Amino acid sequence: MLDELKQAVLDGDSEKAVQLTERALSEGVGAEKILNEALVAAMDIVGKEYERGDRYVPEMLISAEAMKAAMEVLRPKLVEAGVKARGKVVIGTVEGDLHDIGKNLVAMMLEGAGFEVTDLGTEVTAEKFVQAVKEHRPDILGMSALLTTTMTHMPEVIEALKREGLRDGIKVMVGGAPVTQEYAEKIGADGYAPDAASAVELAKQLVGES
Ligand code: B1M
Repeated sequence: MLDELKQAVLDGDSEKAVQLTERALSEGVGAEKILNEALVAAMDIVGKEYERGDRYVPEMLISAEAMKAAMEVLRPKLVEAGVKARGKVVIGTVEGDLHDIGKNLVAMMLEGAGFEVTDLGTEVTAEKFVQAVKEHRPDILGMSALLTTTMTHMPEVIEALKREGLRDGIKVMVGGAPVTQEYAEKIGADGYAPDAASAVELAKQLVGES
């Protein structure tokens, strides 16, 4: 059944993914087993296929949607079972920028990889990022920007974290079409990822997992 569920996520079949998750739970399969052996395993394959160029963004999105739908069924059981997330991530698109397709994909893939993700949405000001870091105490703060005119808000957020004494306790990762590794280094971020699959690998590295 877990193989079938994995396949449903790979196929992007949300309805089937939800049904199979419910059935697995009702037949006594543990939530953590379902998460790791079906959902995370599927998203791992999705990420690798994308990196190899065997999968395109829309196909990655529908798999991520199926994973998300199954996660809605699983989440309460995981909380009940006290399953620890791989790490906490707060993510958002920076001030003045309302592009969110890539950011949503990154958030979904991170969730698929077992991270607990708080998505602040779009047009997130430095003040809101700081507030969310205080509230959620994440391991990683992720910022996305799609415009050359808005990526300049990224260093402002890093400066605001420093001012509030929060910078040392957190890793900052950045991404989005105009952002580069060079820019990430220039503004003092801890990491840059060019796409959602690499964002997952980067996040694992930042929490010391690979
Ligand atoms: Co906009 N737009 N747009 N737009 N738009 C671009 C970005 C642009 C390149 C188009 C162009 O001119 N060729 C251009 C930017 C030019 C520049 O600054 N260099 C542009 C412009 C100019 C604008 C407006 C200013 C247009 C106008 O009104 N005159 C305006 C700005 C609005 C605003 O934000 N204030 C605007 C508006 C819009 C729409 C609302 C119509 C819509 C957004 C809808 C939405 O997101 N809900 C839109 C869209 C769709 C695009 C394009 C066509 C597609 C973006 C996209 O979703 N890509 C885009 C052109 C293009 O990229 N071909 C364009 C798919 C997505 C999966 O990829 O977002 O790159 P991407 O995310 C990737 C990686 O970047 C990475 O992983 C993702 C998944 O693999 N990544 C991260 C992203 N965030 C990450 C964070 C990480 C790590 C990795 O860590 C935290």
